[in-house]
Amino acid sequence: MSLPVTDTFASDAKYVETLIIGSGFAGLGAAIRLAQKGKRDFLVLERGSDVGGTWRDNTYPGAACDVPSQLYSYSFALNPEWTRSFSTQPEIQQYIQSVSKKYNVLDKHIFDCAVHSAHWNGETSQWQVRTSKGDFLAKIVVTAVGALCEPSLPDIEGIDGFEGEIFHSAQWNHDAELTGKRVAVIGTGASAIQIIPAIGKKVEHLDVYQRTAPWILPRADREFTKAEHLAFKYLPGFQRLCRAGIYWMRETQVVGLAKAPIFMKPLQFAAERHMRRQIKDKDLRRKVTPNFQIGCKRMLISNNYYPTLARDNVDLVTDGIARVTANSVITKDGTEREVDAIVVATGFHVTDSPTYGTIFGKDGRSLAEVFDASGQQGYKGAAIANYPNMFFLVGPNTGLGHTSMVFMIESQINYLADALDTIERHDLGTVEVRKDAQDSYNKNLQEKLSHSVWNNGGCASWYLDKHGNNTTLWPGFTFDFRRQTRRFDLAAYDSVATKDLPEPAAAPAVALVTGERLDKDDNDNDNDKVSAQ
Ligand code: N01
Repeated sequence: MSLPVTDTFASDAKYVETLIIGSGFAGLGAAIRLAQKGKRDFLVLERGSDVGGTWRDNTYPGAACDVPSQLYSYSFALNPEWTRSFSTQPEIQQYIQSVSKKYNVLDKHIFDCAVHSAHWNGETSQWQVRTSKGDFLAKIVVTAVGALCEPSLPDIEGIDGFEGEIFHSAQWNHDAELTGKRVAVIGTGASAIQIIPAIGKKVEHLDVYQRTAPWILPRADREFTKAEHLAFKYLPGFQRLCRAGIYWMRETQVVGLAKAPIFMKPLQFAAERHMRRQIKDKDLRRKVTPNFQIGCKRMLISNNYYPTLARDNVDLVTDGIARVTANSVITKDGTEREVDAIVVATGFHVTDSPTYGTIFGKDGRSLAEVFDASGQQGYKGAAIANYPNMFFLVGPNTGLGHTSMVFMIESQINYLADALDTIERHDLGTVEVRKDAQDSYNKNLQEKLSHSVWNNGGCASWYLDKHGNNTTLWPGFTFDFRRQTRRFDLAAYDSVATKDLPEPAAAPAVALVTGERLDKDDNDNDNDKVSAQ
């Protein structure tokens, strides 16, 4: 079944061969690879006004990466300038911006361009993409919107009527002054445990609302020395060696996380010792002791979270929130705590992202409907049956609990690049992953995950979807994923040669944007100039 195409859409849509949605690490990396391969006919649509994705958006105090800097960067753009072993958000954002300039891809971006919907048109074998900056037609769409882009707000009675400052961690209101104020933080996940120490000293009082205590390990964070900086810059191979060391050390965690959770014990001991050392008060220690096996939820790292909880002006509240009033939070035991501001650090819509409701495949169903019926399943995290000519970066089961997502993203970009080459080499009009290939891939994946700590560690987490399947994480070594995605495996796909595509009933009027405006910029190195259309 193909979808009806509105006249307006057909008449003023602009055609581009490859449309990338999102310009975080994934979308930007894909754009750079396409440019390096000499492809010119592509555009990146980005709803924000800059590159960076989650690193552009998460500007909360204390925001930093919990993967070492040397590994948290593109392999083709190592950064000898990292100032410390775990980079802060401003430094990472600056890195991403500098890479986008260095690799000359900003002229392929359309910023402040929110994608409203993408429909597959079976008649024209094209994607119809409706955006805040007009309509586009594309042969291929690459969605690189990321898993952590849609803030999840808690469904708490009365929260909409709160009259003080209230904002999500990913939408920090820098105009809201928290100094000397009574503040509540809801949540104790990766974002919250960075925010709490960053604001704990300056607020008058802080209530931390914890639903589930997380496991926290020490953070081996320090500034790099001058000698290290010189070595990163001038000693050939030194930075790569450091990166490789970090990579392999982190891969050892896969054994405990994905294969035999018993091997997580040493890490759990380390986390328990960290807790004992930093929290002397037995009652507080009892409250922060997790009731599940380490690794089941994301392992957090912090040296200043526990000491902040132990401060006199900070209370850890574990009674559960009953409701919020205009100026207070009331817990289930009836206690009312007045606050001036609430920071909502309750994570993101991962397995139920609203973006899924905007992508409509060959049978007219949205991704949300497909996922709702059968869970979030894909093939190598890169393709989904019923969605021809659509590739996903950071798609189903590509997340990690132990190392750098940038490594996975680069693996997916390898696969994408080879797919585009294959399509070009064989002059294919459409490629669509076969449902049977996808099903057997997922069967294998779920079998592997059934041994993991994520499935058996006794916790509820956003790694699992509503069907109880782990549809977010990769269940093995990341080098295995790299191997599996090295080449595009056309045999797993149904494909139709361009010459065999059905003739569209009425060819839509199409304006070729990339041929005109973007080629004009070919010799223009002023990358700060962002061409729109
Ligand atoms: O979100 P989360 P996050 N009432 O989902 C609680 C990445 N990240 O923004 O555990 C009360 O982890 C929820 O409680 P529970 C990283 O991948 C990376 O912190 O569900 N509480 C939990 O405590 C991470 O995994 C870095 O019981 C409610 C918290 O809110 C991902 O982002 C840094 C609630 C949500 O934790 C998300 O992290 C920061 C409710 N109704 C983040 N609903 C790096 O360093 C939820 N909670 C790379």
